[in-house]
Amino acid sequence: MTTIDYESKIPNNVELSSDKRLQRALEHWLPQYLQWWHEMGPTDFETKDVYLRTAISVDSDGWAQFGHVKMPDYRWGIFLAEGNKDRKIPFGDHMGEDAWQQVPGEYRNWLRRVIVTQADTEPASVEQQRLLAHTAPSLYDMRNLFQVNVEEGRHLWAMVYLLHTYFGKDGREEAEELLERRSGNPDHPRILGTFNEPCRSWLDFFCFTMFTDRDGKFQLLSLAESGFDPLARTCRFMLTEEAHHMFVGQTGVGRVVQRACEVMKEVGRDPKAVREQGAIDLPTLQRYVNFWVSSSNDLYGAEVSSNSANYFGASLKGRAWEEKKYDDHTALEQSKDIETWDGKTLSHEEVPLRNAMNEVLREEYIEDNQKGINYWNRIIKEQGVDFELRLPNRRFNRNIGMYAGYRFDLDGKPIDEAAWKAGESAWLPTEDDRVYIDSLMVKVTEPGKFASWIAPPPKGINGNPLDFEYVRL
Ligand code: BYC
Ligand code: FE
Ligand code: FE
Repeated sequence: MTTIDYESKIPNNVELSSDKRLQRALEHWLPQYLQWWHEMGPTDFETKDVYLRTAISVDSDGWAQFGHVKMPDYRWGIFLAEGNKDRKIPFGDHMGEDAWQQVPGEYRNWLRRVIVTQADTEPASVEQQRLLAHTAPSLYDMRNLFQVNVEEGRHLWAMVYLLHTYFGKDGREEAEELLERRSGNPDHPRILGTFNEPCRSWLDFFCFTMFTDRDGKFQLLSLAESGFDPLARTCRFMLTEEAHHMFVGQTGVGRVVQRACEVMKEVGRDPKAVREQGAIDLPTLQRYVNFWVSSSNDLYGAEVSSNSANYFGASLKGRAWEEKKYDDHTALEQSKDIETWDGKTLSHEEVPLRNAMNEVLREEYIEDNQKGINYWNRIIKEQGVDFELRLPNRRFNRNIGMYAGYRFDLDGKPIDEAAWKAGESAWLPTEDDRVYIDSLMVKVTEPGKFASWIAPPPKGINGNPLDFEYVRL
């Protein structure tokens, strides 16, 4: 059991105080981070007390404490899940060897690249969400936004700790660049596409935490069994926090659905009539879902990828639930039947399994997304409304991989440009949708009150009532 040092500048359970050079390097990065938070974190709420959960240990029960803090005073710490010194590498070419406590020289570049890519998403999401508090539908929701934001900040800390500790000078340089790239900046963008997309409204935010944070879940799962033990332990603890982000998305959209149904029972299913009542009609919600799902599908990379084969072979990045779910962990003799598209026709091809690891992970992700859709459809059904939400086919609206540059409808049927043009406004949010959604986004700050377009949640946070002052404005 590692002890937690909660007193030093950077709370940690990695015995930071025993490595003065590292401690100094991180303490040098800290003010740069705070400066970035000041410039790119949530605007205008730095002086407010927010009811936040802060990680203070890695015990499975009681790892967090709740209390009102100002966000810049949040204790961003470095916490790794408990290690096991006898741990063996569970997959890939190094299966059965002792897990690495240092970076294997031959894999240094691959590993750095994976860590930097993971790291880059964390501050990106904070940047994408920085204006949303101004239009929060309640104090409860505003607090959840801030909770997600500070934890994404902590995830950045988790990755920067690895870069500083294990990658020397170039690790420190990467850590600085993580504070320099900017979401959506054409000259200096974030690395992955979705993290440059604007998160303009709370409907975007809820879809983002539902579908894009869920990519985080699966990427972290696949790194949580990495042969590089510090990475595995970091990711395992990050997953604990990640669950809340997806809760925010799943229940956030669920409450939008609930409200839409209540209104539909009164005025019928005509979207115009639903909008007249200040709710979000379900076809519009579906278009937002289609956008964020298709963009997030891109986050798994190409269907057939030599990078993914390299990472798996090198025992750096496995599959989700690698040890528990699979019998064979070499993936050497096996192949995967994947669907292929040559620009004209869809067919099937056997691909060496290691080259199909991106697709394996994407499939797990799609299955998990479907469970979320089912949960929303149960709400609709319980309300007695005749409507079903759905996932778009994985081929729909892709920018990465073999389907990129071609047109497919929601069912994944190849279509020509004219059919796309004819269907697009029914499939993806239109400017008219966005203007309407924007018009709903007004800040509600009275404790216990909620905006017209969203139902209240069934209960508050950490046993507190709904009218608790989650943010003291
Ligand atoms: N956008 O072989 P390919 C989270 C690039 S989310 C732009 O297809 P590979 C969070 C790729 O980099 C979890 N570029 O892909 C969520 C490569 O570039 P180069 C984040 C893309 O490498 C919410 C080229 O295309 N973690 O934590 O097998 C809030 C061809 O590469 C994209 C990770 O992603 C894209 N979508 O797989 C906060 C884990 N996709 O070499 C946080 C680490 C691919 O031509 N990352 N490219 O320059 C990885 O494991 C892999 O880099 C990827 C891509 C799975 C992302
Ligand atoms: Fe994260
Ligand atoms: Fe997250």
